[in-house]
Amino acid sequence: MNTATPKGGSNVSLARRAWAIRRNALRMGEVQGQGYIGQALGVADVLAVSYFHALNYRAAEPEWEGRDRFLLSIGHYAIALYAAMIEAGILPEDEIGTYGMDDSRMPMSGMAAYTPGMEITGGSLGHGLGIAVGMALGLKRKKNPAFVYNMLSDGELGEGSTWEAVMSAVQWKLDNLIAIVDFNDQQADGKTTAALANVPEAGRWSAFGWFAQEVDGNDMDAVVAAFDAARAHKGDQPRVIICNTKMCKGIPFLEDREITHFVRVEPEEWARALNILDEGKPQ
Ligand SMILES: Cc1ncc(C[n+]2csc(CCOP(=O)(O)OP(=O)(O)O)c2C)c(N)n1
Ligand SMILES: [Mg+2]
Repeated sequence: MNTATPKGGSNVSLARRAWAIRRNALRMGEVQGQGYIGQALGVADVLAVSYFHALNYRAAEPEWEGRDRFLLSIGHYAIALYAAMIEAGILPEDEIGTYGMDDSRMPMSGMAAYTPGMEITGGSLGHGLGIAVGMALGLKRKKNPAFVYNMLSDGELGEGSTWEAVMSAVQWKLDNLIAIVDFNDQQADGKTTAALANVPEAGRWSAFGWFAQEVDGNDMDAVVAAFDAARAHKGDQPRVIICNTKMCKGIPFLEDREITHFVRVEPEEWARALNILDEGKPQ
């Protein structure tokens, strides 16, 4: 049961926001017949908390100076972020049908040049946290109180550049930087824990000097509490929230698939997936 209070006096629950994010993502996936749907379904709860509980932004003014910055280094997760930004009113819902098409403002991999609210062009993995470090440092020097969030993936933990950024964030005392790791234990060809990340993840970040928390990323209340603690933490450390999520969360016949990095769904299966989602529509 989600008891978390949504932001800004809205009476729309975070569970309902996450439902809408999953639904928007499925509709975009249907346009192409395939895509990074597993990631979007898995990370929808974390994005709901990000956009409807934690972040300060103005939907009609995506470049407002005082906004918290949300940097998506995992360009292939763009479908998830578009789904959240549509729900947030930053992107128009009627462009869902253009997803991944030529000239769309919602290309398959996130591009800052085309898309309102997309802070960086990700996709070449391992660069988001380094960019976030520079941005957080710049904001601090300008005395701008905004936070910089970087959503990165467990696959990016295998990139050396990520760990250079981890160390420099501590060196610069970036208490305005919050890393969010979507730890779904998958990367392109298999399990992350079978590659380079079979260590106690929060312990590794705190050993570097970060304020680290690890939560079930599909437990809304736990995610809310972690975001609140990350923002409120006293001390000059950067903060990280390791979110353990389940690929394809919410659609059991997709959850059961072995390969979920890039999901192909038959035409009739989209309707089945949407039906399953709609049957569980929260208040
Ligand atoms: C520098 C770099 N190397 C390789 C790739 C190819 N690539 C795209 S997604 C991906 C998987 C990365 O792991 P993760 O983001 O955890 O995958 P997921 O959870 O989405 O399955 C890879 C290797 C890339 N985009 N950039
Ligand atoms: Mg992964």
